[in-house]
Amino acid sequence: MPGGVNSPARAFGGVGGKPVVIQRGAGAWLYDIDGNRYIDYIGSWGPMILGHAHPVVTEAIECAARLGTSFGAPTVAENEMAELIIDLVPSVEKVRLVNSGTEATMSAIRLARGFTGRDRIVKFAGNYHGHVDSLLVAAGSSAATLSVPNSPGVTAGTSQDTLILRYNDPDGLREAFDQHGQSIAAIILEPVVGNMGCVLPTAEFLAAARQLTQRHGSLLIFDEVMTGFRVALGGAQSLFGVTPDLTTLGKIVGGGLPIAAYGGRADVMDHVLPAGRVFQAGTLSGNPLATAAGIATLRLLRDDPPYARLERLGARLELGLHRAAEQAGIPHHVARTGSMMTFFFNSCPVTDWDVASRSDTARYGRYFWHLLDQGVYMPCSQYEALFISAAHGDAEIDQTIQAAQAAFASC
Ligand code: KE4
Repeated sequence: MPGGVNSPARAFGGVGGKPVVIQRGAGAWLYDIDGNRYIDYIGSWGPMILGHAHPVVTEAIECAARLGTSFGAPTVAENEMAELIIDLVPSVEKVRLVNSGTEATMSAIRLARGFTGRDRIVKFAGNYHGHVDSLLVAAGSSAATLSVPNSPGVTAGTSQDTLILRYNDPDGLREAFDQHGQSIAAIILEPVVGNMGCVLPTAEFLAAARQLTQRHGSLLIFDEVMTGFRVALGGAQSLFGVTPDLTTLGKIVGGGLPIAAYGGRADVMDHVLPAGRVFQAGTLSGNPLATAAGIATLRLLRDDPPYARLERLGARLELGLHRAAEQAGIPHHVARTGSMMTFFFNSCPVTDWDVASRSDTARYGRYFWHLLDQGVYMPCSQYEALFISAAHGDAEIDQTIQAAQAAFASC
């Protein structure tokens, strides 16, 4: 396998050394093949909000598997999944299930272009939306870590219609619409960024994105693959009270199995084949095992929401890391929304990619390894968010803060 991994984010490219090989997960913990265990703050890059091997989710998958793994025909579970998403995500009136966040954003972009008849897409530096050719420019996540913002193989033709702007820059957005408004099909953005590290939006930026798209007949796409069901049950759109036209979902929606979705206004979604003419298809879309895991996960989050607990644990960890870094005299900035957070080795508040990219990534690498050696598995890149699960408790947070105190003393 190229680089020994099936996704570059796992390759430790941003921190050096070789990745640990995981054997299993249980609750807040991961166990590697050498018998070491770690408090897990990656959570599979977001999906594992309930913790690893949750018994209800595991049981749902086992039951589904006994009935067959894929039919290529409609099932009741797909309808149950669609209804749950429509009930929980304020802006979603109709939804299409796909297999990955990339497929969701790729499809949403195609739909926006098909619906508006326009070509241009606006994205923001440091925002990552999966390996969609037209969006893989000035991307975040592993593209930022491995500094391959313009990946080889992405043709000029594919990226020529993509405008890249600065996140949290409403004036820049206004200028772009003044210049190109009539040719912009959509804006796509992470409503809380996770892929340049965690960066929060300003209310003014989100308001400008919503107003300008409305005024110019463009669509607003919230990429909530990471924030959906993470920062709140209804995602960032419910937290900020901004209603996008389309929303992409992934990660948590599948409870760790490969399922994602795009959805939104019915009048837009009705353009998707076979209701409309915008083509999108997938052999395993709405797969019985994935929908079983997703339904079990969303029902648990709906019926016993962990968000107050995640907020308390997140605040404790944020304060603990901040105090430990202060004590060690380390310039830093901590950004957090609920259980999604990043500790930046950066003396400035991180509001966009220009600032984020000046973080001390070498120091982050030393911090990462000091923590890993003490049994704490942080994201293996400065440009990723950490995630706390409902299976984490005060004991894990305390152990993490103690490990960070030791790490700051020597990194
Ligand atoms: P996937 O195709 O990896 O399922 O989703 C792509 C995607 C889309 N949108 C957002 C906001 C995302 O964060 C992602 C994927 N996130 C990365 C981690 N930052 C996935 C990890 C990886 O690539 O291995």
